[in-house]
Amino acid sequence: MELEEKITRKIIEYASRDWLEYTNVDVVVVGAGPAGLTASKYLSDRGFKTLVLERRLSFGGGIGGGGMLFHRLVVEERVKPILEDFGIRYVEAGGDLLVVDSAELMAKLAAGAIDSGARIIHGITVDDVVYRDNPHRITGVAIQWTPVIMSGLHVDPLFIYSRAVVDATGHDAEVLTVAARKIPELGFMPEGEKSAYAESAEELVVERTGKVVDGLYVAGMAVAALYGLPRMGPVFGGMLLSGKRVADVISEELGMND
Ligand code: 48H
Repeated sequence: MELEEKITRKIIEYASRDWLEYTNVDVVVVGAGPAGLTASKYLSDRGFKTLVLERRLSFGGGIGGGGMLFHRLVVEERVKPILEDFGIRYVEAGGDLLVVDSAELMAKLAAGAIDSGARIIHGITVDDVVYRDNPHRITGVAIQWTPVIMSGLHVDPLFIYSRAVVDATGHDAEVLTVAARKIPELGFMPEGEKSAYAESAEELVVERTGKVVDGLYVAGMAVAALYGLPRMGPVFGGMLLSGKRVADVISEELGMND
């Protein structure tokens, strides 16, 4: 067999094996931004089979843009334990604030999630949910290759079953938005985030993180979009704490506490 054919066969064989292993998981995390990656590490640490689906071919969501493209981000002092769990270096900058490097934050959040056992697959867009009624619950997601969506081709999706879906898609809360629009019986509708009020936003985004309906959870900026909370700009402590909190909530609900 020529090398070209061997390369092709190995890639298809091993990627297909992964997909077959991940058609039914404990948790699907939608979005590999700061909230999704943090959640994935802590879920995996507790033994949940965790699949992260990311639309882009990169990690980190909004981290890479730093603050208006300045490659540094700010987090609050209370987030230190999370930074330390991931081995992310920080500078004590005074005023209870730590400054981190955006490239390091992206890389190490992703490495931490992967090293804990989360499977991250890029280039996949979640464009719908799977649901059941009596009682209403979300039981998985519909997935599509991102380039198919970008091209506008009509291609039907495939499905992943899960005990929990986490919407960590950021400002647009895409999973919640499609679920609310298509299944009004679920009884919620994202309100859209409000203008900047950083201190309040940082508290509220963590406080409101958690379950939306059975099987569907929310973390990160999607929490602000769901509940009409203010934005906070490039302070990322709330995103990391929200990711950790959703992992705690899911562990309590689905019964794997450490
Ligand atoms: C697959 C998807 C889909 C989809 C989106 O935007 P993110 O970084 O989200 P968070 O909540 O982890 O962090 C928010 C933070 O980056 C931010 O924007 C802040 C703090 N803003 C404050 C302010 O005032 O502006 O990451 C979401 C990820 C991205 O990588 C998307 O590509 C991905 O989710 N994604 N992946 N299917 N339908 N939608």
